[in-house]
Amino acid sequence: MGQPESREGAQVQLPPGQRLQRGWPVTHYGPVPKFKPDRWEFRVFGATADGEKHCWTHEKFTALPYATVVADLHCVTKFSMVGAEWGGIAAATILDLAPPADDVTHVMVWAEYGFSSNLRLSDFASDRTIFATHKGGELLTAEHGFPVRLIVPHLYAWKGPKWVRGVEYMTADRRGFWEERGYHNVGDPWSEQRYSYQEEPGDGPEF
Ligand SMILES: Nc1nc2c(c(=O)[nH]1)N[C@H]1C(S)=C(S)[C@@H](COP(=O)(O)O)O[C@H]1N2
Ligand SMILES: [Mo]
Repeated sequence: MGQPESREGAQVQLPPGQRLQRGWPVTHYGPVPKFKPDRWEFRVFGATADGEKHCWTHEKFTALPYATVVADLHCVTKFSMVGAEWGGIAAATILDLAPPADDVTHVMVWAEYGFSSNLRLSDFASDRTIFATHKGGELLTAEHGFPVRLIVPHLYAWKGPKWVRGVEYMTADRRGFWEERGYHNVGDPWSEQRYSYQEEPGDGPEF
């Protein structure tokens, strides 16, 4: 009793207020974009170290070194999916190939239809943050973010946009899509940073 168990029977530690979800629901705002390989590019822009924009075609992006991370997904609506193996390109790889300028403090991760989420550079630079192309060794499905979604294991799942198209390096913080709509600017599930009214001074920019 007490902690829920994963399918393998191992004890699973969930953040406070979360419950285990069997299966994998689809949760997002708006329609599922259609992938157009010839028009798709992954852009790193804003305050880059060299002042240039860095772009990858789908072919070039998916040819970058492949990494895997086992991580849970915590939706702020209180369900968690545990033990997924995500495969793709580590955020650290992108930071190496397209370094930010010295004064970058935050990033905005941009997705199709203008969806966005802001992260502290330190959260983005975590060695477990990954631009996932695969889950459990299989390509992501369209509903779950194909061709690329971000996974930030230590934050609520809205901090990981599906259908990612790029990263903007920022020298000051700015709120993303859900962060402008009442969700916490940082989003740590272990301290239940769900809503913006819970923010302490320093957690986020003024509205
Ligand atoms: N582009 C985009 N990505 C998004 C969202 C969204 O609304 N748009 N919602 C987030 C939320 S709230 C959650 S819980 C996860 C859900 O991922 P899933 O549908 O693969 O379970 O996607 C996140 N990524
Ligand atoms: Mo969510």
